[in-house]
Amino acid sequence: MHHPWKLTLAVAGATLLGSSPVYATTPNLSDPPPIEGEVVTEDLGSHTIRVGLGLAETSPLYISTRYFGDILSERTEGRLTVNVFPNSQLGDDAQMMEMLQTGSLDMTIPSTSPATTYVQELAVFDLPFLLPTREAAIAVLESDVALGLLDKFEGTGIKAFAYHENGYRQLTNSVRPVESPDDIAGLDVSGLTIRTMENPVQLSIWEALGANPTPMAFGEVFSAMEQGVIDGQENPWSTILTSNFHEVQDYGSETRHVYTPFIIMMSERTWDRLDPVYQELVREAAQEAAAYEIQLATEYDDWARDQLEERGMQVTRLDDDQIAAFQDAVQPVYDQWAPRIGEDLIAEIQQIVEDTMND
Ligand code: TK8
Repeated sequence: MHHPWKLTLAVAGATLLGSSPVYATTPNLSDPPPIEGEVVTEDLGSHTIRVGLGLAETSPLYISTRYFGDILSERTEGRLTVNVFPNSQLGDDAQMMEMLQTGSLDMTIPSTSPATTYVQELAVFDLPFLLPTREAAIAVLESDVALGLLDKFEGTGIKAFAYHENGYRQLTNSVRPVESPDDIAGLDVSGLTIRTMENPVQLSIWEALGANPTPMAFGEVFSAMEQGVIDGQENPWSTILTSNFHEVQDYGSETRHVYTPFIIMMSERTWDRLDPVYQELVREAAQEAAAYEIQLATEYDDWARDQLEERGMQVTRLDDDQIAAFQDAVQPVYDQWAPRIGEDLIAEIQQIVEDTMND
């Protein structure tokens, strides 16, 4: 089997050669699991599936999406092929979901936060400090409760298959080190202007922390920071690194304030054009890609933070007391949103977390 993305990574690495130090573009990543399962030899039609992504070619998401394509193509003797368009080049998460509805794009893998426009309950993932460990977070992603939320896309023109990891979100900014909510609010200096995802719970979080929150599509964040329109943003270390945010952000804080996943989804129009045998393959491949992506994202996380430090970002680690100060400050977010998201749903998720922690 060939791994086309390895070529991409090699080329990306080569462009870094020059007078500046040569940094690795990815950690040592696990090879994708071997492609297994029956190969469909019957000609059930040929389709090219276009997948739009917000993130860059070095991201875990891109690498796993190439694997998704390899699975489909190997198991259909090349009749299903997948073209991946990274870097928000086809649009941002909200736009790409609309394109799925109209059928002008086949697939995308957005964050849950902008997807709450379609399934409001997905906002449970926007609640800060809900998923305290990665183990608990992944147990939640694989749970019937969370998978049940994907069924709620029914009737929207979108089919949702599985969660991928985005990861724990961390704060970066270009103004000052942040150790506490007071450093965000500024007290006698101005509060930080922080880009948030386009989602009302995210907005509440950053209001509660004393920032001037500015919702914005992901694809605009780099240039907004470069131009000084915003002071900072928050994303997992892997995204911060693979999007080169360290070029315009001197300070990072390991806040781990929220864990919002991605959802792999397809236009219902595309789905309806596929033979049921191919539909089943798409479902299986989405599952396998999700598992591989979660593994890659895990391998990336601390490595990406250390790389950011090596490249000059000042990263502030926070101890339990410091994290508790952030947690206290965002309590109003629960008071405001829990009733609307659903107390029962939140309790079910918290139960899964507890079970995982007691194991
Ligand atoms: C990429 C986005 C991104 C998300 C954000 O399309 O918007 O900050 O974390 O990864 O989904």
